[in-house]
Amino acid sequence: MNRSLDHTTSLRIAIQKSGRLTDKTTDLLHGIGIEFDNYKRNLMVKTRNFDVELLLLRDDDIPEYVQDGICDLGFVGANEVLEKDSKVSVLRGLNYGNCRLAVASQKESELLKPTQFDGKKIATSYPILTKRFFENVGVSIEIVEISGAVEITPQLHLADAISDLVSTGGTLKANGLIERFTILESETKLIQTQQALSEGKQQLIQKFLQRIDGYQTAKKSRYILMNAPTESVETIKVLLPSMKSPTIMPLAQTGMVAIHSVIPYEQFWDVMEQLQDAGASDIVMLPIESMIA
Ligand code: PRT
Ligand code: ZN
Repeated sequence: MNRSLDHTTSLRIAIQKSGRLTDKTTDLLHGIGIEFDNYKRNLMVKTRNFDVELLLLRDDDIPEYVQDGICDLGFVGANEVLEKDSKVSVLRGLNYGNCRLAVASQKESELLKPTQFDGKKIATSYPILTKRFFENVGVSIEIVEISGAVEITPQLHLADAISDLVSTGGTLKANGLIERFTILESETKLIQTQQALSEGKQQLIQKFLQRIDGYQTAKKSRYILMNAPTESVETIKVLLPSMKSPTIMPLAQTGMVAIHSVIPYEQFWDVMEQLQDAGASDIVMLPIESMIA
């Protein structure tokens, strides 16, 4: 099927209606300036200031809605996209909803490595990914497909082990299970339909992506301000892990300057101590809302 979707100029975006990805996805949309409200009561939400409508779905349905072109874009876990074998394009990894699909067996179990699973029963809500993983290592397993509470199945002797999503590992621990190996690392992805899109929609998607990139860069960066003696400026410039030159402004107090720069957040604490040693004082770090290069 390769039909054009010119019937509407609005971008239609699928997001999870209610679940683990919902808040982070709506935060991101608000963060890139897309305004909407009351979304919990409706299945379709029009946004006020961007040519976008949101379709609120169960996460399991999102890959197919995007694949079929009912939605142009979607926010959904890589685990769902891959399990559904969806023909969609992945535009961005969004670094939230991070988890892994992992195999776990009971504490006392001798099933530790993939090669030991030949002929064993594995309970999972991810039959495709689990089966494919074992096929790739040449091991034949039996899948017990379960839609929820997978972690209880070994205790009930329904399965020898499970393959399930893990984030903190708390659920496995509470059920006497030990994580043995990972099948897939997952995060939320922004996906796009492979159906033909109008020129107008393609341009809107480019704009949307530019905003997302700005938002993501801003999240990883901090605005840093400090005062320093003029003679320390050269040393401080070398210490600042910024790709761009810092802004340097004279202060009313002679011999002193204010230095402003944007740095990666992960380096802030290391750099701050070195800046102090170099003579910087009154160091302030501020979050950034958005950033366009
Ligand atoms: O109703 P709908 O179908 O939309 O939602 P859902 O209940 O199927 O999905 P939901 O909201 O639970 O998860 C949506 C997405 O969040 C998943 O598809 C993953 O991409 C992502 N995600 C991230 C997780 C987890 N972390 C996670 N920990 N999804 C599920 N879990 C479950 C896991 O299945 C297990 O039961 O949480 C439990 C384990 O968590 P820990 O922290 O104890 O390890
Ligand atoms: Zn679901």
